[in-house]
Amino acid sequence: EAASLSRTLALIKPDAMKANHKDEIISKIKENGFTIVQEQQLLLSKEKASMFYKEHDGKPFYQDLTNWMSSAPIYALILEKQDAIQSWRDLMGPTDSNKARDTEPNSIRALFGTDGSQNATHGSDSQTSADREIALIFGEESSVEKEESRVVQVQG
Ligand code: DGI
Repeated sequence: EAASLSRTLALIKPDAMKANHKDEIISKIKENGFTIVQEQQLLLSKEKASMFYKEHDGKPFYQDLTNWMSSAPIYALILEKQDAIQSWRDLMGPTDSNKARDTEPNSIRALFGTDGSQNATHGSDSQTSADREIALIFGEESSVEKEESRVVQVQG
């Protein structure tokens, strides 16, 4: 039912983009019942990539991660479904693509990811992260639109 729909942010990362896996990944998204609310190809600035991954600031992989994420185009999607955040993370599989190939061989990261740092896709890990990441990638106005559509739904 409409009231339990939620939204998450998905990114198709540079490795999957360069290997031409974007369309296959989007097919899997649709096959698994997600609605694509908005989508856009973009090139992140280093500053935006650093903001996006700020929870990892100070970790040994932070600079490589944010350099890589700003090195080539990515494809961003707002996905909507019941329990969208967990559902998309389940479909992606484990963070490390090599581990994913051992444990979840049909997952997106197993099929299309490279290794433990370049892993084909991103998915928000909580509703708070999803709201923050959607605003960062698609702009604050996308959050406003979401609020307006909620009001319309409630009023019928
Ligand atoms: O939410 P996830 O993307 O599954 O994982 P995360 O938020 O813990 O980490 C963000 C990204 O950073 C992840 O997709 C790949 C990379 N990463 C995470 N842990 C490591 C890592 N990269 C390296 N090189 N080493 C790590 O331990």
